[in-house]
Amino acid sequence: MVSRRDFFMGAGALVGAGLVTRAGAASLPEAPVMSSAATQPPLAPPNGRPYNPVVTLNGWSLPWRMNNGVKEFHLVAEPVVRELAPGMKANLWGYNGQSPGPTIEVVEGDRVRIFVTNKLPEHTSIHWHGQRLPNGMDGVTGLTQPGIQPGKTFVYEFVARRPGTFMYHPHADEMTQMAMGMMGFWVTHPKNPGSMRVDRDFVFLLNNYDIDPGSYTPKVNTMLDFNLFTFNSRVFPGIDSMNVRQGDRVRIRVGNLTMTNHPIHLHGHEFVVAGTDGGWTPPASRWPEVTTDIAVGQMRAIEFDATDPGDWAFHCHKSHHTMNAMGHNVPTMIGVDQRGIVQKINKLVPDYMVMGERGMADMGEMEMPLPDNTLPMMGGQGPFGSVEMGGMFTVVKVRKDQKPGDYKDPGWYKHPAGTLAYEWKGETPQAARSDSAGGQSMPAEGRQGTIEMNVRKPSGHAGHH
Ligand SMILES: [Cu+2]
Repeated sequence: MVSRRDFFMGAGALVGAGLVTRAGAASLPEAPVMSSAATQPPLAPPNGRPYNPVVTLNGWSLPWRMNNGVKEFHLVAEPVVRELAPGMKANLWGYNGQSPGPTIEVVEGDRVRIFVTNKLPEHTSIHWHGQRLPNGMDGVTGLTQPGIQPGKTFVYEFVARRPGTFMYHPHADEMTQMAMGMMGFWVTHPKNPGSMRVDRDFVFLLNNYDIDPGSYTPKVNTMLDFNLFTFNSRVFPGIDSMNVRQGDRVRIRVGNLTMTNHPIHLHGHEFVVAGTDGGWTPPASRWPEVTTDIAVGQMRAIEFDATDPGDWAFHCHKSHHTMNAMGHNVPTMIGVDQRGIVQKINKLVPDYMVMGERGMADMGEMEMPLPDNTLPMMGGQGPFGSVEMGGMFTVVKVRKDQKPGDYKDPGWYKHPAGTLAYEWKGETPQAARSDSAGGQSMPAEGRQGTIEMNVRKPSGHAGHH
């Protein structure tokens, strides 16, 4: 008897074979669980039509069993503990041990049967976002099916008709269940494995949480003011890098199940949007970009040639989304000398924090006393010091000597001589300044000398999205 947890003990890669051994044709397929939040190697298909598997950032793909030509998967909706980054865990809801749930990979034309067991305290359902399927398999509680009650198992079955990038999530008490992390990725590979072929194919979801510093469970009523913006329920510096070989054609597929849009930005390379929610975009409709906005509920597949070696930042361009929880709701204190005061207040109010006197960068360096289970708002040690990032930030590492199929982290990039920004060590003359005070193009009307100003004090970080 193999327990769900034992199944993966000691296994470096996940293997679908063996799932069939114990389960007879009329029984439920095994429901493997993943206990780690680390990126797992691609799951090579042990049977069925061949395809080029994807790599889920800080995630994994779900093995299946073949049953008379039908691919059978088993998802278990359940409470999970997810490490958001080393130093912080969250009580989430997810599937098969993690949030997000495992990626499901099938091939165009496959008949797919998914068993969904509910171990949550309330009913649920799964909607297969973006798929063409019989209406009764669409997973909308109340509209196309009754909710799956706690302890019950439902079966969904359809043919994966359209190749492309999809997601799955509940359509039952959505506000709560999505705020708790219930979602997963789905890829339907093209029937011809040579079509749309790339060398590396990464996938992840954008999600967000509102977890008070010092606590473990998301506040599910939050509509907009989230404080943790995550790639696959991970925040920087807990998000793995995407490691590729120089010259690789790289695809990164992103689905957005947060409550706002995210302009996703890649450094050092231009990409094209090769796929959207509706499928592959015709080559003539693609144009080069370095940032693409991904709206709520959308999927985007970007592609680029990894021509330039280096450690290239890849992140959401909303600066508030590259910060962790402690950065929110702190008063702006630029220009205010507050030496010693925070330490004194911290004795009374453990999560009290103010912006640094010279800006927020102080916070990345400073060893602030933090409440338990709370990440600094920005940090991550790079080869040159603190990266001063959190949230939706990671790195694409392009290396000449990364072996094909090798996803290991190659370490920090070693810059060839003459290719690194450096400090000017010569004379620094006084900068020339205009002596006309103010310097506006037209003088203020009717005012000479002193100008009266009404200054409203900045009220901090809250309320911007
Ligand atoms: Cu964002």
